[in-house]
Amino acid sequence: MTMRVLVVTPTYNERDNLEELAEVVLCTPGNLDYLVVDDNSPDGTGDLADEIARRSPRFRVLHRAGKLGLGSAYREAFTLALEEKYDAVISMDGDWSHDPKYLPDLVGGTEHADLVIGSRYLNGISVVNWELSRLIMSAIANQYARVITGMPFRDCTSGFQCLTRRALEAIGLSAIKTSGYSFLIDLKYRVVSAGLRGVEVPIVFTQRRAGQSKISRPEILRSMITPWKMRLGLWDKGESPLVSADRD
Ligand SMILES: Nc1nc2c(ncn2[C@@H]2O[C@H](COP(=O)(O)OP(=O)(O)OP(=O)(O)O)[C@@H](O)[C@H]2O)c(=O)[nH]1
Ligand SMILES: [Mg+2]
Repeated sequence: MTMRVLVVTPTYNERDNLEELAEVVLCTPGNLDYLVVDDNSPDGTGDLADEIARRSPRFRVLHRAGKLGLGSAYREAFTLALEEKYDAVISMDGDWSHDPKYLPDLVGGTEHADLVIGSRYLNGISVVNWELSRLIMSAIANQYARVITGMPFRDCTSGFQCLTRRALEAIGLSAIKTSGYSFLIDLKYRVVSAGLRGVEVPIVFTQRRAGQSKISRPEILRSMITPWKMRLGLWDKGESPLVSADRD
Protein backbone atom coordinates (compact mmCIF):
# COMPACT_ATOMS: atom_id res chain seq x y z
CA MET A 1 0.00 0.00 0.00
CA THR A 2 1.33 3.43 -0.86
CA MET A 3 1.88 6.08 1.80
CA ARG A 4 -0.58 8.92 2.19
CA VAL A 5 1.48 12.08 2.20
CA LEU A 6 0.36 15.67 2.78
CA VAL A 7 2.55 18.45 1.40
CA VAL A 8 2.06 21.70 3.33
CA THR A 9 2.91 25.21 2.17
CA PRO A 10 2.22 28.29 4.27
CA THR A 11 1.63 31.25 1.98
CA TYR A 12 1.77 34.96 2.45
CA ASN A 13 1.70 36.87 -0.83
CA GLU A 14 2.73 34.03 -3.14
CA ARG A 15 0.17 34.67 -5.88
CA ASP A 16 2.80 34.74 -8.62
CA ASN A 17 4.24 31.39 -7.53
CA LEU A 18 1.32 29.28 -6.40
CA GLU A 19 -0.48 28.26 -9.57
CA GLU A 20 2.46 26.59 -11.28
CA LEU A 21 3.80 25.21 -8.01
CA ALA A 22 0.49 23.50 -7.26
CA GLU A 23 0.38 22.03 -10.74
CA VAL A 24 3.85 20.53 -10.36
CA VAL A 25 3.18 19.18 -6.85
CA LEU A 26 -0.08 17.56 -7.95
CA CYS A 27 1.63 15.94 -10.95
CA THR A 28 4.43 14.51 -8.83
CA PRO A 29 4.40 10.71 -8.66
CA GLY A 30 2.93 9.38 -5.41
CA ASN A 31 -0.50 11.03 -5.48
CA LEU A 32 0.51 13.60 -2.91
CA ASP A 33 -2.18 15.74 -1.32
CA TYR A 34 -1.40 19.43 -1.12
CA LEU A 35 -2.52 21.83 1.61
CA VAL A 36 -1.89 25.56 1.50
CA VAL A 37 -2.25 27.62 4.69
CA ASP A 38 -2.92 31.18 3.64
CA ASP A 39 -2.91 34.04 6.13
CA ASN A 40 -5.30 36.30 4.24
CA SER A 41 -2.56 37.42 1.84
CA PRO A 42 -3.23 40.96 0.62
CA ASP A 43 -2.21 39.94 -2.92
CA GLY A 44 -5.11 37.48 -3.22
CA THR A 45 -3.18 34.22 -2.89
CA GLY A 46 -6.13 32.85 -0.91
CA ASP A 47 -8.61 33.46 -3.76
CA LEU A 48 -6.28 31.85 -6.23
CA ALA A 49 -5.94 28.88 -3.89
CA ASP A 50 -9.73 28.54 -3.73
CA GLU A 51 -9.84 28.54 -7.49
CA ILE A 52 -7.18 25.80 -7.71
CA ALA A 53 -9.04 23.79 -5.05
CA ARG A 54 -12.23 23.88 -7.13
CA ARG A 55 -10.57 22.10 -10.02
CA SER A 56 -8.09 19.86 -8.14
CA PRO A 57 -9.47 17.27 -5.74
CA ARG A 58 -6.10 16.70 -4.04
CA PHE A 59 -5.56 20.38 -3.31
CA ARG A 60 -7.08 22.40 -0.52
CA VAL A 61 -6.60 25.55 1.43
CA LEU A 62 -6.90 26.57 5.04
CA HIS A 63 -7.70 30.26 5.41
CA ARG A 64 -6.61 32.16 8.47
CA ALA A 65 -7.66 35.66 9.41
CA GLY A 66 -4.27 37.36 9.31
CA LYS A 67 -0.51 36.92 9.32
CA LEU A 68 -0.04 34.50 12.20
CA GLY A 69 3.38 33.21 11.19
CA LEU A 70 4.94 30.18 9.61
CA GLY A 71 5.31 28.19 12.82
CA SER A 72 1.64 28.31 13.73
CA ALA A 73 0.66 27.60 10.11
CA TYR A 74 2.67 24.37 10.24
CA ARG A 75 1.31 23.47 13.66
CA GLU A 76 -2.26 23.76 12.42
CA ALA A 77 -1.56 21.87 9.23
CA PHE A 78 0.30 19.04 10.98
CA THR A 79 -2.47 18.70 13.55
CA LEU A 80 -4.95 18.34 10.72
CA ALA A 81 -2.68 15.74 9.08
CA LEU A 82 -2.64 13.69 12.28
CA GLU A 83 -6.41 13.90 12.60
CA GLU A 84 -6.79 12.75 9.03
CA LYS A 85 -4.37 9.84 9.51
CA TYR A 86 -1.76 10.83 6.98
CA ASP A 87 1.39 8.68 7.07
CA ALA A 88 3.71 11.63 6.57
CA VAL A 89 3.82 15.39 6.04
CA ILE A 90 6.22 17.54 4.05
CA SER A 91 6.88 21.21 4.75
CA MET A 92 7.71 23.26 1.69
CA ASP A 93 8.05 27.00 0.98
CA GLY A 94 5.75 28.49 -1.63
CA ASP A 95 8.33 30.48 -3.57
CA TRP A 96 10.17 27.75 -5.54
CA SER A 97 13.16 27.87 -3.19
CA HIS A 98 12.16 24.30 -2.42
CA ASP A 99 11.92 22.56 -5.77
CA PRO A 100 9.10 20.00 -5.80
CA LYS A 101 11.31 17.69 -7.86
CA TYR A 102 12.83 16.60 -4.54
CA LEU A 103 9.51 15.49 -3.07
CA PRO A 104 10.01 11.82 -4.03
CA ASP A 105 13.46 11.82 -2.36
CA LEU A 106 11.95 13.18 0.85
CA VAL A 107 9.18 10.59 0.83
CA GLY A 108 11.65 7.82 -0.05
CA GLY A 109 13.88 8.71 2.90
CA THR A 110 11.14 7.74 5.34
CA GLU A 111 11.96 4.10 4.66
CA HIS A 112 14.95 4.58 6.93
CA ALA A 113 14.03 7.56 9.10
CA ASP A 114 11.21 9.52 10.72
CA LEU A 115 12.64 12.87 9.69
CA VAL A 116 14.06 13.49 6.23
CA ILE A 117 15.66 16.89 5.77
CA GLY A 118 16.17 18.48 2.37
CA SER A 119 19.66 19.76 3.03
CA ARG A 120 21.51 22.67 1.43
CA TYR A 121 24.80 21.88 3.07
CA LEU A 122 25.35 18.20 2.45
CA ASN A 123 27.79 18.42 -0.43
CA GLY A 124 29.43 21.75 0.19
CA ILE A 125 26.88 24.52 -0.19
CA SER A 126 24.12 24.13 -2.75
CA VAL A 127 22.35 27.46 -2.73
CA VAL A 128 21.76 29.38 -5.94
CA ASN A 129 21.30 33.13 -6.34
CA TRP A 130 21.70 34.25 -2.79
CA GLU A 131 23.71 37.33 -1.97
CA LEU A 132 27.03 36.42 -0.44
CA SER A 133 26.08 38.05 2.85
CA ARG A 134 22.97 35.89 3.21
CA LEU A 135 24.86 32.77 2.25
CA ILE A 136 27.50 33.40 4.88
CA MET A 137 24.87 34.21 7.47
CA SER A 138 22.91 31.03 6.79
CA ALA A 139 26.01 28.82 6.75
CA ILE A 140 27.19 30.27 10.05
CA ALA A 141 23.72 30.03 11.62
CA ASN A 142 23.59 26.36 10.72
CA GLN A 143 27.02 25.48 11.95
CA TYR A 144 26.17 27.37 15.11
CA ALA A 145 22.86 25.55 15.67
CA ARG A 146 24.55 22.21 15.02
CA VAL A 147 27.40 22.72 17.44
CA ILE A 148 25.27 24.20 20.21
CA THR A 149 22.35 21.78 20.07
CA GLY A 150 24.46 18.73 19.21
CA MET A 151 22.10 17.75 16.40
CA PRO A 152 23.85 15.69 13.75
CA PHE A 153 22.50 17.68 10.79
CA ARG A 154 24.29 19.93 8.34
CA ASP A 155 21.13 21.90 7.71
CA CYS A 156 19.33 22.55 10.99
CA THR A 157 17.19 25.41 9.68
CA SER A 158 15.93 23.79 6.51
CA GLY A 159 12.23 24.26 5.98
CA PHE A 160 11.99 21.52 3.38
CA GLN A 161 11.50 18.28 5.25
CA CYS A 162 9.36 15.21 5.66
CA LEU A 163 8.13 13.94 9.02
CA THR A 164 6.42 10.63 9.54
CA ARG A 165 3.28 10.26 11.55
CA ARG A 166 5.38 8.64 14.25
CA ALA A 167 7.56 11.75 14.46
CA LEU A 168 4.53 14.05 14.59
CA GLU A 169 3.04 12.02 17.42
CA ALA A 170 6.32 11.93 19.34
CA ILE A 171 7.10 15.64 19.29
CA GLY A 172 3.91 16.92 20.91
CA LEU A 173 2.82 19.50 18.37
CA SER A 174 0.62 21.53 20.66
CA ALA A 175 3.56 22.01 23.03
CA ILE A 176 5.69 23.85 20.50
CA LYS A 177 5.89 27.55 21.27
CA THR A 178 8.56 28.69 18.83
CA SER A 179 7.98 30.38 15.48
CA GLY A 180 9.82 31.05 12.24
CA TYR A 181 13.33 29.69 11.90
CA SER A 182 13.34 28.76 15.58
CA PHE A 183 10.35 26.53 14.90
CA LEU A 184 12.26 24.69 12.22
CA ILE A 185 15.17 24.04 14.59
CA ASP A 186 12.77 23.12 17.39
CA LEU A 187 10.97 20.56 15.24
CA LYS A 188 14.19 18.74 14.39
CA TYR A 189 15.44 18.89 17.95
CA ARG A 190 12.26 17.30 19.23
CA VAL A 191 12.49 14.43 16.77
CA VAL A 192 16.09 13.74 17.79
CA SER A 193 15.26 14.12 21.50
CA ALA A 194 12.47 11.58 21.12
CA GLY A 195 15.10 9.06 20.02
CA LEU A 196 13.94 8.97 16.41
CA ARG A 197 16.21 8.93 13.43
CA GLY A 198 16.73 11.88 11.10
CA VAL A 199 18.55 11.79 7.77
CA GLU A 200 19.44 14.40 5.19
CA VAL A 201 19.04 14.23 1.43
CA PRO A 202 20.75 16.79 -0.79
CA ILE A 203 18.75 19.57 -2.42
CA VAL A 204 19.72 22.61 -4.44
CA PHE A 205 18.03 25.62 -2.90
CA THR A 206 17.28 28.62 -5.10
CA GLN A 207 16.38 32.17 -4.27
CA ARG A 208 12.64 32.86 -4.39
CA ARG A 209 11.26 33.22 -7.92
CA ALA A 210 8.78 36.02 -7.42
CA GLY A 211 7.51 38.17 -4.59
CA GLN A 212 9.00 39.66 -1.47
CA SER A 213 11.03 38.20 1.36
CA LYS A 214 9.40 38.14 4.77
CA ILE A 215 12.27 37.41 7.12
CA SER A 216 12.94 40.00 9.78
CA ARG A 217 15.92 40.85 11.91
CA PRO A 218 14.26 40.00 15.24
CA GLU A 219 13.40 36.64 13.77
CA ILE A 220 17.01 35.93 12.85
CA LEU A 221 18.14 37.05 16.28
CA ARG A 222 15.65 34.72 17.95
CA SER A 223 16.93 31.81 15.91
CA MET A 224 20.42 32.50 17.26
CA ILE A 225 19.14 32.33 20.83
CA THR A 226 16.99 29.19 20.48
CA PRO A 227 19.93 26.73 20.24
CA TRP A 228 21.33 28.08 23.51
CA LYS A 229 17.98 27.67 25.21
CA MET A 230 17.95 24.05 24.09
CA ARG A 231 21.44 23.41 25.27
CA LEU A 232 20.88 25.05 28.63
CA GLY A 233 17.49 23.42 29.12
CA LEU A 234 15.76 26.81 29.17
CA TRP A 235 13.67 26.18 26.11
CA ASP A 236 10.00 25.46 26.56
CA LYS A 237 9.69 21.73 26.02
CA GLY A 238 5.97 21.86 26.73
CA GLU A 239 3.96 18.76 27.43
CA SER A 240 5.51 16.28 25.03
CA PRO A 241 5.72 13.04 27.04
CA LEU A 242 8.42 11.41 24.94
CA VAL A 243 10.69 14.41 24.90
CA SER A 244 10.58 14.95 28.64
CA ALA A 245 10.90 11.24 29.41
CA ASP A 246 14.00 11.15 27.27
CA ARG A 247 15.66 14.09 28.94
CA ASP A 248 14.90 13.45 32.61
N1 LIG B 1 0.71 31.44 6.21
C1 LIG B 1 1.85 32.13 6.37
N2 LIG B 1 2.87 31.91 5.52
C2 LIG B 1 4.01 32.62 5.70
C3 LIG B 1 4.16 33.58 6.71
N3 LIG B 1 5.41 34.11 6.62
C4 LIG B 1 6.00 33.48 5.58
N4 LIG B 1 5.17 32.60 5.01
C5 LIG B 1 5.42 31.68 3.90
O1 LIG B 1 6.43 30.81 4.33
C6 LIG B 1 7.30 30.47 3.27
C7 LIG B 1 8.73 30.90 3.61
O2 LIG B 1 8.78 32.30 3.75
P1 LIG B 1 9.79 33.24 2.92
O3 LIG B 1 9.25 34.64 2.89
O4 LIG B 1 10.09 32.62 1.60
O5 LIG B 1 11.03 33.24 3.86
P2 LIG B 1 12.49 32.91 3.46
O6 LIG B 1 12.52 31.75 2.53
O7 LIG B 1 13.25 32.82 4.72
O8 LIG B 1 12.94 34.27 2.74
P3 LIG B 1 12.91 34.63 1.17
O9 LIG B 1 12.89 33.40 0.37
O10 LIG B 1 14.11 35.47 0.96
O11 LIG B 1 11.67 35.40 0.97
C8 LIG B 1 6.73 31.15 2.04
O12 LIG B 1 5.89 30.26 1.35
C9 LIG B 1 5.94 32.31 2.64
O13 LIG B 1 4.88 32.74 1.79
C10 LIG B 1 3.04 33.79 7.58
O14 LIG B 1 3.05 34.62 8.50
N5 LIG B 1 1.93 33.05 7.37
MG1 LIG C 1 11.81 31.77 0.67
